[in-house]
Amino acid sequence: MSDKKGPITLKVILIGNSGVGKSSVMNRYVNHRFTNMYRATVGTDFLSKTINIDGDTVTLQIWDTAGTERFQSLGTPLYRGAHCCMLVFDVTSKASFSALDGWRKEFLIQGEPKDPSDFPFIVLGNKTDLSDREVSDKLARQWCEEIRGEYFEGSAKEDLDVEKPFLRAAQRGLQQYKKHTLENTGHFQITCKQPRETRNTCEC
Ligand SMILES: Nc1nc2c(ncn2[C@@H]2O[C@H](COP(=O)(O)OP(=O)(O)OP(=O)(O)O)[C@@H](O)[C@H]2O)c(=O)[nH]1
Ligand SMILES: [Mg+2]
Repeated sequence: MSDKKGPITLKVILIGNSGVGKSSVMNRYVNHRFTNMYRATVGTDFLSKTINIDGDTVTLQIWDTAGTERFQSLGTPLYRGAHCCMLVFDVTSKASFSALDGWRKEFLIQGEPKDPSDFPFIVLGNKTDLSDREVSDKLARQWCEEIRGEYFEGSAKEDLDVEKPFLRAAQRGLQQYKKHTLENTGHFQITCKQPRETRNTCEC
């Protein structure tokens, strides 16, 4: 499918409190770089990376937003059209974890995804290299179960498990793309003989 029209572009949004490491995980994943120097993101920025997911070539467009409150209003229109949302917190900051519920709700309000109950959220606990941890793996997983999100943790600094959450975001984003974009074009309605509920995964 992707070979005829060029790569599919998937929009992945990174949100979470200021300083949790959103820009750092994006830079680690895309540019393989890390800096200890903190420069707060102003507004939004995106980086692209083309990867292969289950036979489809996709371009991941990763949108890095500002966690600082006074820049948040600039970011919210950019939530629209996202295929996946990555909620980032710092495992050494309970406050940054508690704030994710608000970030998620704001995303659902501003982003207006077509099917909010089925929209994919990836939760990423960053800074696992630090010893003063305040959020346990268990607590984070519990909340992820509640919101039907998927949990990953790692360290942008030490380059630990940064790739996995992005690959999963791409996979889940691709599912969203196929579900909504192809349904809109009528592809599934015309060709798919399966019951409507099971069409999302249809390959016919
Ligand atoms: N120890 C440690 N420090 C990290 C890690 N990731 C990021 N940092 C540091 O945390 C600080 C904030 O990182 P950023 O990536 O700028 O955070 P942000 O979420 O983009 O912040 P805003 O742009 O203000 O929303 C920087 O000083 C980083 O060097 C990590 O995995 N481990
Ligand atoms: Mg930033």
